[in-house]
Amino acid sequence: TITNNLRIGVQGVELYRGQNKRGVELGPKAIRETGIVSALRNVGHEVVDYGNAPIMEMQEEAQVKERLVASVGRTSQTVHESDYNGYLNVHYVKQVAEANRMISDWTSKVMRDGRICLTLGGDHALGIGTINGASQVHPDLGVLWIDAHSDINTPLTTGSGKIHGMSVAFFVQELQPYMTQLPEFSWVQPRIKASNLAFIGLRDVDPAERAILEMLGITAFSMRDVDRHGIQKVTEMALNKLSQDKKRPMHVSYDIDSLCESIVKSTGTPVPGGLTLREGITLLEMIHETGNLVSMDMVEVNPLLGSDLDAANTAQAAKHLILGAFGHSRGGMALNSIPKP
Ligand code: 4U7
Ligand code: MN
Ligand code: MN
Ligand code: MN
Repeated sequence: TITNNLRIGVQGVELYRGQNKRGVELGPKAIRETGIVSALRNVGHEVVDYGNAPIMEMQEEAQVKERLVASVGRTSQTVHESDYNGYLNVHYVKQVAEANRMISDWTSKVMRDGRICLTLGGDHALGIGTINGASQVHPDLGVLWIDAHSDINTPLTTGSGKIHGMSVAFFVQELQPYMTQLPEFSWVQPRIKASNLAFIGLRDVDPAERAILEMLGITAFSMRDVDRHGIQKVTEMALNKLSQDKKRPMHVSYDIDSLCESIVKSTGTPVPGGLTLREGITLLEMIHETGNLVSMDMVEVNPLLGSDLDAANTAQAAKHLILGAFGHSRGGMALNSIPKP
């Protein structure tokens, strides 16, 4: 149901080892400083801020080059400690895995507390944890991944070694036979069916990622599709695909780099030609209108990149997107929705 008195739980996740630029761990602080919590309360919601998840203190240790698949070319396989030696170059596996285990627990606790979980990142590797936690509570969860990138590289296909470009591969059920099984992530339950996942905003997809999307028939709307149909039609198509009966609980994982690089400069992997802020807001307002949003990530805000003004603008964009997802009305609040004092 669509109401303006939702129970919301906010958690910050200062994860940055899913990529290689410092500063994204300051994203939760930057987004909170926009006043998002009180703004959500002004919409009428009951909001608890749980603070930042106690993810392991991530040391400045030299980059751990950890991985080798003993036999590259086999499909499903487990990598053993003794096999690690640099063939398979996945960065900070232990740190990212351990943090995600914590994030997963926190997310499911917030949701079992009867709240929509709003996670402020942090890099996009945190989606492994939030989606694992959310799908524990709602096994039929649908996932909408709003991003310039498809983040569906596997430990074998990744060129960069950054786990924030692989998050999706960890939770898609049908991809697991092709997925290198890293023991650190063996606790992850890949519960999301390929048919219950959709992308919007794509414009920087690696060849292997494209092959995976095609192989599994995953719904993916690129910026070309947004240009062709408009954001409203694209969002309708994505939502119809995810849930014919319009009842499926939904997780939205929102990478701020889905927005155009010209408006969002304080993010680690900006790409030109993205969504406008208005398109992003429209998309999220439509999600709100389904009444099915159960958890949401807002990730990849990095206030150390760009100027101070860029950082402020990027955090403001995140705030307005979040407000759209939680029913703030650009046309003003209806009289009957104004919270009683
Ligand atoms: B983000 C990339 F190679 N595909 O795997 C990779 F282009 O969470 C980018 O969407 C990943 O910001 C971007 O590293 C991850 C690259
Ligand atoms: Mn991205
Ligand atoms: Mn991403
Ligand atoms: Mn990025």
